[in-house]
Amino acid sequence: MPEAMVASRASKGAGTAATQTVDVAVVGAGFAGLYLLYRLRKAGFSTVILEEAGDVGGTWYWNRYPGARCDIQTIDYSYSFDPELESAWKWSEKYATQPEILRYLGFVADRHDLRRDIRFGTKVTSATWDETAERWQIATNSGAKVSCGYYIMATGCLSAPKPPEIDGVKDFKGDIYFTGRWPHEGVNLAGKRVAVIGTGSSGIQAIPLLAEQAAQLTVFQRTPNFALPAHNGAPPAERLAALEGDRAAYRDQARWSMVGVPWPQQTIVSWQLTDAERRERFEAGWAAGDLAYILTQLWADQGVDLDGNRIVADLIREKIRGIVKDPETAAALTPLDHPFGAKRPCLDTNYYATYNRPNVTLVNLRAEPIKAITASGITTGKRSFEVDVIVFATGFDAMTGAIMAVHPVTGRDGKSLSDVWANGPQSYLGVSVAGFPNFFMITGPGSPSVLSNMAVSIEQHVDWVVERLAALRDAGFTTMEATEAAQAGWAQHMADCSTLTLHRLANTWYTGANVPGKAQGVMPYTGGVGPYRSICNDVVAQGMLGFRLSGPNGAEQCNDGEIVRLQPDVRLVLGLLAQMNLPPFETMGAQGARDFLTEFNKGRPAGRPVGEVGDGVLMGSEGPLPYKLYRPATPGPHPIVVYFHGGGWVLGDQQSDDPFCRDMCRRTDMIFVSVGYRHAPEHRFPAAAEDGYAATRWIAEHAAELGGKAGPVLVAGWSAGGNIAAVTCQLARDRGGPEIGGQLLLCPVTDCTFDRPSYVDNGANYFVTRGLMFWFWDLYCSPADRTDPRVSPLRGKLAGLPPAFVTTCEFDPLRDEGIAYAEAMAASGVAVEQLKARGHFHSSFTMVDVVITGVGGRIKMAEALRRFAGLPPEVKLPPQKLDAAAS
Ligand code: NA7
Repeated sequence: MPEAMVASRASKGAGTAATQTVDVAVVGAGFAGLYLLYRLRKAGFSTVILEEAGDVGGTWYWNRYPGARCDIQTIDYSYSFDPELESAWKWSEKYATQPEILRYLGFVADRHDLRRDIRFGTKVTSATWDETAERWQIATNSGAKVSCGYYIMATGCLSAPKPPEIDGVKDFKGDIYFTGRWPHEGVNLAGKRVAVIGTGSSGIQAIPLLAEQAAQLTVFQRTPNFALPAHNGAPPAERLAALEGDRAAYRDQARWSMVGVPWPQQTIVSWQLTDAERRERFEAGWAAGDLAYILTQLWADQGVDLDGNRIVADLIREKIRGIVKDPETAAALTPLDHPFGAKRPCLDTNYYATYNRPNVTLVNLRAEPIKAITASGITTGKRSFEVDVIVFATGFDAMTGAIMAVHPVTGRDGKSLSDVWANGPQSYLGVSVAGFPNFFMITGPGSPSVLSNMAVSIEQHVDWVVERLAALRDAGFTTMEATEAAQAGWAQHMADCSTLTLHRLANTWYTGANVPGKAQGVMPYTGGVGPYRSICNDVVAQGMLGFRLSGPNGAEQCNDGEIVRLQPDVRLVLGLLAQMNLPPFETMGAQGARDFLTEFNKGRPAGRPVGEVGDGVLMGSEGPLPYKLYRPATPGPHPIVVYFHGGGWVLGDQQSDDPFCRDMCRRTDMIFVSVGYRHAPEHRFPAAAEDGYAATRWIAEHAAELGGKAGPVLVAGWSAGGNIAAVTCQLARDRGGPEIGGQLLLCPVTDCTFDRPSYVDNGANYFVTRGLMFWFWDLYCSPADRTDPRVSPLRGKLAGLPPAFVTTCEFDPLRDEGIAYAEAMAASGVAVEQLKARGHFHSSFTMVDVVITGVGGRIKMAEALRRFAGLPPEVKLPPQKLDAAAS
């Protein structure tokens, strides 16, 4: 963008050619920079802030357009580091305006006398790591240089406005304004014909007020956005009461929450609610006027699952149609191309109603793209609009733009940050970059930043960085740098996290899609504020894992490695289980453990609706056995999968893997019959194995009655159930049927030895323990029987078995015996596919709607089952049946 178009109104800094030597140089005097300066001073570091603007405020200094406000409630969008400040400052509104927030930041700067260490009107023009001196050398536009030990970017995530990318901007003879660089003296639009390009948060906040001032307002919209009413006013009494009742607890809840606002984790899923209940929840959310609330509190699946999301999105669409009178305009304003929340939703005041005004016109650029800006206005593919003023609300080169704008940043061995980031931002924790010692980013790409309440994330980063610098100094080290391995591990973890939410499904500034040519990928950390905080704490607890520290006389410390190797949600689940401090199953006795499991399972999300769920009785090897049948919603007959639940031959029953059976029934479009085989210790080996075989035979013989398709059945099982499925295939081969078309073995028990590495590596900390497996084996099988292929199928004959899909999990004691079985079958000529699930644990795939990252694996397993049945692998999932009364 031509610089003049976004001209800063800042005064030039007083230039001096002398080099200022400080411990720390910070770029930016917004929320982050001010708090950094405060903390660094307290920690005894000499510090200077370099700030391009004429005063403090950062984004709130520049974004002065009409209607500019925060859209996180202001009591939450505030510093928490200074309890007296919290009493000294009272916010006048639920969502404060830009001038009030700017006054607040000025108040903070004065209160702590921060301005004396800020060089205003100073733009950094280069920063270079001086290898010999182990310092950053910084050049500025004023000529004054800075030499610092540590260089910290507090540049904000949304501070580099994006060029308009439209031909002819220079030809326009009228006035041009950017929301992100609004003139300080304001703009008089009375009687003017005004065009606004852009309908993100800035456009949506500004448009209603511009419409009141202008003679005619024409809004050029490329992508319609979801906007919700702010219902602004005084800060809500109940939130204030909660804050003032116990400030420490309130702030702490925010710090450990998912988005940095103290709302609890929602656990109810959409399909557990009736239509009326969902609508009631939605209306409460709409009335609350709170983005964080509506994004997190309606039902748990709204942010992670398209079905759950669609319900909220449809309800908002209905609202838009209800407000906007002209149906064509309403249709154009209705977002259809992205899930709600995947693109930043907006809070508005009268936004949609503004389109009912006679002086406001919406131009849908999807139907008539802008061809050019001319001397007198804007021409689309269909029309020309004569205007006096163009307001660009076209957004920012987000997250990386502001850092790259402070250019060039040259690290170790002359490496430039722009080159390192050419294919997207690389970082460790979003706070540091390998090859750039003593360089830190506050809320950089790779941290929760823009997916959170920035105030909370800023304080967390500042605290962490300053504490690290102090610890470094105390330990006699002078440099700190992320390792390549840690950074690569973080990239992997970021990629894993990005599958958790729906952000990856929209083209947005979160993914770099708004800037032509920018590398694409979800830039903020989607794993949540609380989890992220705990990871940063873990890095420290594990001896600065992933950082290389060095100091004088060759002092060096490097504890290299990846901080998170588990899938993000597996890490959370294991953390929660650890917090529950449960007694080991093996200490409860068999019945006690069964009762416990039944209770425990009541707390999990209800399984998804399928066409029909029914109970029945089949003949096992020595008598009747219960079964549960899951039938797809599509017309039959369907292939049948005989399913064996997990539980170490001791625990569980035909309904204990209910969510998994429902999910797989939906994904495969097949009948699942979950068998209630007999358990130990009441019925020891080979009861379960023989029941499994007999049940399969019975089901195959009664396929037609069950609504199943004629032909081979399939078998599947998890854990001990995987063992039974594997054994059933061997028995069916040896005993003349039934014909089995394929076997899905999920984390199966296949052998009686405990000496494989996975038992050693994963035997203690991943829920299924070595001790538990010992107990299961003892209850089921006497030592003399353990090598019998009916319990150790790995020791049986493997040739001639049906094709197999074997899933094993990296952090499971049973991992290696599952792999061994898959490899041995393959060596015997069986068609075998393996899924070695990285970062997963024994229960990852059966904890449906809890371990979200398990979805991909279940898709693969479902595809395999369909292939075994001779069907095309993909199945179009029936839309979620939304009546809670559905089975
Ligand atoms: P956003 O949210 O990036 O919005 C920018 C808007 O401008 C958006 O509607 C864009 O459409 C539109 N845009 C951008 N470039 C063009 C061109 N070339 N032609 C037409 N329309 C264009 O920025 P905001 O300033 O509103 O908000 C940024 C954040 O600040 C906000 O999310 C809050 O976190 C605070 P697109 O959607 O890309 O099709």
